[in-house]
Amino acid sequence: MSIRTIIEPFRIKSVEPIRSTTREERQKLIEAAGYNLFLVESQAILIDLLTDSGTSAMSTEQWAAMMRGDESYAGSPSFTRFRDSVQSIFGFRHVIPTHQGRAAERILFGVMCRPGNVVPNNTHFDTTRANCEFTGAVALDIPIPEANEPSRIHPFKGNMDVTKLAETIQREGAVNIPLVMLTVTNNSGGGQPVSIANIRAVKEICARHGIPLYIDACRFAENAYFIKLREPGYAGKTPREIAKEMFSYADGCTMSAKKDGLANIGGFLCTNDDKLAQQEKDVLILTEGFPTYGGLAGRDLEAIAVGLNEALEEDYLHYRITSTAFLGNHIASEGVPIVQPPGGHAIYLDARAFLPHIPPSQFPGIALAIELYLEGGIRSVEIGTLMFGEHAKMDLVRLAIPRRVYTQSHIEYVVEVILDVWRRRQNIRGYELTHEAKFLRHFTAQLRPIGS
Ligand code: P70
Repeated sequence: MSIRTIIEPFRIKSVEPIRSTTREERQKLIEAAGYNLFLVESQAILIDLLTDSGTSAMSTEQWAAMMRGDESYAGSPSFTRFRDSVQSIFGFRHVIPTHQGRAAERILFGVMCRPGNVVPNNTHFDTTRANCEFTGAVALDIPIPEANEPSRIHPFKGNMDVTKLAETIQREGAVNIPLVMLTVTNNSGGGQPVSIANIRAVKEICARHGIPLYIDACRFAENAYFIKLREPGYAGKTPREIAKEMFSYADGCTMSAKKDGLANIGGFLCTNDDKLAQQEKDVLILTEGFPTYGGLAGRDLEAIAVGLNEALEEDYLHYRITSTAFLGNHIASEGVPIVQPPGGHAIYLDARAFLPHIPPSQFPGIALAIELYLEGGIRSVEIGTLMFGEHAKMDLVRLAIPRRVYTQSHIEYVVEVILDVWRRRQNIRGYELTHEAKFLRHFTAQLRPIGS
């Protein structure tokens, strides 16, 4: 007999209590926060699915490594261990530590981009877009067309549209494209993976025109595991072998170690280009720190060195992807509209399809996120009209799963809460703004329910 139950591949050594509140308490708290979940204190949240970034539980090996952290300003052995760990997976010549992903982006774009340049990506993440545009360059999103249809199933919905890439190079001229980026997995597009075939095709086009290819590597291990599960010829390879192949086609990468680095802070920038690396290190010294710590403590470098390897362990990835898919498939089988297929780090609810009676101008994503909080103390994040304004193509609610933090019963609880809200969706009302900032308004916006 074979046992089919998939269990968390860890046991718990240190516990962190989470607090239940009553619906009345939550009603008061959300009202006091101006109906903005970013403004609710985390102690009043039962299950926090706001982000999978920096929220992982560290392992005993990571904590042990942290005690070995050497805090020397220059030449710390913690840096050597960090660099060796990164190089053994990513394979790039230069490894530059940064305090998180966006610092790596700022340095990369700052050194490579000029006003008027164009940077194609499958989909730029917000900070990537902002750092690219800050240099005066244009951040161009060219995912495959399937990426914009939430219910459409495709094994590699994170792929870049290579025809559009070729057209863009033709139109703009290769000299105006300082780099091409691929985000793995594609966060803004639903946590969807990019295939090896696509990475190779993008690289071929880039190489033909002498354009370097960089990978936004935040969720590289989850992407590697999707390749193992879905791409012909990869079932027998380890996630580490697949990750190595993914990066072998790239000239460098940016990384937020707060995701698949299983660390609470940190990031890095890699490149094979000696001249660029020198320029990047010069900027690093100016704004982040000396190149052997880059704004991180020695103990942070140690935690990342270990975390990157743990993120590639197969039983961990199996549990991770299965647990996220369990949440998505369970609610979808009851009719709840989600971005299909389930992503690696998160499930995205399609709020326009969930609440068709609430027009985008009345923030259906916000209405749904608030309802999940009121019903079960769950915090999610709206990715839609409040975040992107009228240009939002979709109104989504993202339920991002922190790594190794919640158990199967927590996930079952989330399923139950979503289904409860789904059953009484007709009674949910829209929202209107009472205060908004000029940019990045979702962080500080104040709202109220329409008709209150
Ligand atoms: C998330 C966080 C960060 C990120 C990313 C990709 C593909 C770069 C970065 C920047 C941000 C977030 C969003 C909503 C609420 C809280 C936090 N993504 N590239 O959750 O990395 O944060 O280290 O500077 O996803 O998706 P960093």
